[in-house]
Amino acid sequence: MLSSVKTFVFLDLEATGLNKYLPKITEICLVAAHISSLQNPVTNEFGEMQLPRVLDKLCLCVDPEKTINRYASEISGLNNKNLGENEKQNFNSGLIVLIKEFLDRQAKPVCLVAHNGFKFDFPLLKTELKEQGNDFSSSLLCLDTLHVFQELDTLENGAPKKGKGFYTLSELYRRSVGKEPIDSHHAEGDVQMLIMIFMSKAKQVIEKTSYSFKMWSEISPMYVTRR
Ligand code: DCM
Ligand code: MG
Repeated sequence: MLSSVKTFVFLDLEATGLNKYLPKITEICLVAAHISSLQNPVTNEFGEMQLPRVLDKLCLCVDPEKTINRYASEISGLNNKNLGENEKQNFNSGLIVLIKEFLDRQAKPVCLVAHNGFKFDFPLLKTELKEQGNDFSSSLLCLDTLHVFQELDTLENGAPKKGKGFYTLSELYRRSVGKEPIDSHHAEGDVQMLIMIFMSKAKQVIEKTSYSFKMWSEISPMYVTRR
């Protein structure tokens, strides 16, 4: 199934807090890359893998209409004050149109990719869509790179690696790119790291991982407050 995907859309959300606080989105970043670019990474004069030149990007800050937890503000740099001062809009139907049109421009089939996406980004996005009485096409696929890298280690070594933090986005980035993370917890920075990590194992991810993707229709909302 994954082998037929033509566009991978890398997704990261910043939010007011973790799942148990019924979070709202404060920032969304979607970056679309065609499979041809992901499978044939360009390198610079030092032989270092580069982000694809041809990318479509949609990054927006969002007024969550909810108090942003202190820790979430600290790591993301987004707080109720700066989002308010900058007169950011809430997660409204206009934003949903933008996202849907963005996805619709991409060569299909399209697969969303997020790190820890099954637990956090996809259910939270589903909640925000459902709050507006909306949803994405059921033909959309989604892939969680946390599961992907655990699945690849299981295939290679019989089990995923243990140890706290082994599969965090930053750690995977350090290991696969050999550099310190840049702009962690900024939605675009996290997406850029995610693309680099994905490209470093693109062939294995597409050919070998079979359990790490779902249909968008299989994703349940993180929580439901109305409708
Ligand atoms: N988050 C949090 N506490 C953490 C980790 C994350 O409240 N320990 C929230 C705030 C972030 C959002 O989750 O904006 C997304 O996390 P990340 O930046 O890792 O994508
Ligand atoms: Mg992030």
